[in-house]
Amino acid sequence: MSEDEDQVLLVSLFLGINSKCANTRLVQSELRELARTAGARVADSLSITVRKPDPGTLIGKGQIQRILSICRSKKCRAVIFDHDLLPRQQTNLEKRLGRKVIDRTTLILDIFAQQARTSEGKLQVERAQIDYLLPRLSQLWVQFSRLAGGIGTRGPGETQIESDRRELRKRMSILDKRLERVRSRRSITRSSRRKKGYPIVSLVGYTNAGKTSLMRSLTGHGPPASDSLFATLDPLTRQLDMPNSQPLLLTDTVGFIQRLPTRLIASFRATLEEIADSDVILHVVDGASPSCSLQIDTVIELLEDIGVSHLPTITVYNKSDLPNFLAPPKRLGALVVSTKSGYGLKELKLELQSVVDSTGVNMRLRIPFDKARLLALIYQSGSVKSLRHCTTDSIVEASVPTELASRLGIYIDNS
Ligand SMILES: Nc1nc2c(ncn2[C@@H]2O[C@H](COP(=O)(O)OP(=O)(O)OP(=O)(O)O)[C@@H](O)[C@H]2O)c(=O)[nH]1
Ligand SMILES: [Mg+2]
Repeated sequence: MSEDEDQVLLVSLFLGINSKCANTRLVQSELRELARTAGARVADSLSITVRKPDPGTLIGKGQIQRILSICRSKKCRAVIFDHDLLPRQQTNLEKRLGRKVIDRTTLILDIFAQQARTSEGKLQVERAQIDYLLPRLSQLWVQFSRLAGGIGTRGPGETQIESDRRELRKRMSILDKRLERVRSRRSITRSSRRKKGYPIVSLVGYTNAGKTSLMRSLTGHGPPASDSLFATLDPLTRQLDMPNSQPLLLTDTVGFIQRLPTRLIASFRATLEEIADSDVILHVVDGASPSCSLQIDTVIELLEDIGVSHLPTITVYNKSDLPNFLAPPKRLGALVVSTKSGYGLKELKLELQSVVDSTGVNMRLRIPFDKARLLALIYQSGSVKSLRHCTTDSIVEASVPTELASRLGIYIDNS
């Protein structure tokens, strides 16, 4: 965000039925945190209940007036809405308020753009930004013509908008191609990791829960933790030796947030695929957050959305050193840790070992017919999910014990 826009007013919107169950304070504090991470200075915040959304502006005339008067008295240069706005709603609100209006997706995209470090991260963010921009193009042109001194109230001709649209679509298809290349490189890295036969454990959780801190505490590697949302965008994998010296691979991933823009989910598909490829999920929860249970629900929902809710999961309540930490209910069987003090980390490693041992490593193997005794071994000690015979070999999908997995690595099927 530029300097001119840094003094902002935050507006949390509660629509219809949602307004009854949403926790105003929690929603506001998360929005404040998002704005802070984006580099904005929050002058004030306000929550609004919308019973009957106005198609043109989403909120009513009286509410617009209220926002305007706060903006004037607090000298706000921009208004951030904790909701997605249609292009025309955004334009109309900007016109009425005489200020820049930022919606939830724009805000999160802005943070992602700031935090993207690797070329893959940058490609993913740019793709999501163009995807967001495309339907807004004609509205943007109308605004631009107005700002440029009323050159014409109709905005540029449809030809101009169409040609811009074409340019953006062209850029999008270049980005898609590049992302595809990154994706295939990533899948080669993944299968070469798989070849080692080590179990893969993915760290998932709400943003700021302490995933990166846990990765660092357990493995001694990884970037330093950061007190900002979405500090991690790109997955990072490190080796961790379990108490019985059996190595596993631990992958740190992008954090989740409630109402994650679907555009981002689509663009970050490759990153999320890393989670789908794991044997065990380690769900890190910020046990000291007042919105702890809401955050857990959000993560569980997203795990369901990306189709990994069947994977064995260990839930870890982090930040037990903080005074407002609330221990999880016993029935959840969750572990308690603190990456700050080191509390519970030994127990966590033991639990990881036991879950990984009982789960085994998921593998898709191509076993030559002359190695049929390996197939027998897999049947004996693993759990076979599918088996298909080809002309010279058998393709088997199975979960196999860790010690056998490392022997079978060379038979991984990449097709
Ligand atoms: N007090 C306390 N703070 C912690 C603990 N673990 C992590 N933190 C803090 O929580 C913040 C977030 O930590 P990260 O490890 O970056 O969290 P993350 O889940 O990787 O966050 P994203 O990558 O942004 O999704 C940082 O300020 C950490 O110092 C803990 O056990 N105790
Ligand atoms: Mg992180």
